Amino acid sequence: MSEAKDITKLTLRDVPNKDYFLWGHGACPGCGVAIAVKNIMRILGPDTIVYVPASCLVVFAAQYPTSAFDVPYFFTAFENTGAVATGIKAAMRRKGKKAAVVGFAGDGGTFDIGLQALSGAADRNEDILYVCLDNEAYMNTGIQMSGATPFGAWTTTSPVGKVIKGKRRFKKDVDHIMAAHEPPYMATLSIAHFNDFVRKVERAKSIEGFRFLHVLTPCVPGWRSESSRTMEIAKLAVETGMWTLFEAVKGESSLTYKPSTMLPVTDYLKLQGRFAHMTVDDVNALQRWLCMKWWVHYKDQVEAPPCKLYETERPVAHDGDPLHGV
Ligand SMILES: Cc1ncc(C[n+]2csc(CCOP(=O)(O)OP(=O)(O)O)c2C)c(N)n1
Ligand code: SF4
Repeated sequence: MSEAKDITKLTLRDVPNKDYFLWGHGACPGCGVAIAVKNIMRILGPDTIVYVPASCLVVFAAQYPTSAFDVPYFFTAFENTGAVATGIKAAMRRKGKKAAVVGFAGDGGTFDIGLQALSGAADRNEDILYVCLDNEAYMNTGIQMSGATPFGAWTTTSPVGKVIKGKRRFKKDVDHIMAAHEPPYMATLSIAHFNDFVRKVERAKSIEGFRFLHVLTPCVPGWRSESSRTMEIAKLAVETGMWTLFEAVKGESSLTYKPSTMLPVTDYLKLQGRFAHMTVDDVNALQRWLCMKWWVHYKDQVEAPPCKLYETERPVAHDGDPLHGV
């Protein structure tokens, strides 16, 4: 990517086509994590050192002695991405080397068990890039609920029965927790809004100090979706307000994509078997929550509310997934 280019004008065409995350890994077809990592590594390039904690990415990308990363790569424990990336960067500084350090952690490793190390690294303004690959559950160990799991979703620890019908709490707002640290740069990304994706990774690469990127990464078995619909689902997350694209520089946030009118949340839910059991009341509660939350955070940046309080009268009609009825 040319240095002279204005980052705000970069597009898909500006992404180098040399891979540093190679073919031959074992991700499921349609895995959002693999799509995100492949493209982030293309932009970060060869002078990069990668840290990955316990997560799906470790399992499908690096079975010792092989690795799909064509750059130096480390793995130790689950809870320490912020701390290990800090240590690698300190070692590079001591050796007088300029390599960039990136940590790729799952949502369990970020929202829950890794939050303390992440907060410490952000607070110290360590010169590292932290990427959260958010597939909204602990997928590697069998689809357990995390702080990132959305309201209503089935997981093996938020089961669907006569009394409990999926997760009863709403998704933890880790972005605003991170924004409160006022890092030099942070952003949310979608693999289906690719020009926005490229610009944010390139901006994160160009800035010194702590940077946090949060990518929504659909998971085929965990979301009970079809592998061919990963991009459609990622796109609908943004169009329904289930995922908001913004960036924040030192805590000051701005939307990078403003849907003119958001689609009903059911358009997103119906492509995923994890929501197939949701009752009318639960769908309406989720719709109300996301409109309220969106308005609280972004009302100053839009002229009219893009989120509508759609009231559904039917349960989620699931759209052709053979895994319907979890
Ligand atoms: C301290 C500790 N507790 C539990 C585990 C088991 N474990 C390994 S990976 C993993 C789930 C990772 O989930 P997430 O961070 O969301 O990444 P994903 O697998 O979804 O990509 C768990 C529970 C562990 N390795 N270490
Ligand atoms: S289980 Fe989900 S996150 Fe893991 S490789 Fe498969 S699609 Fe990707």
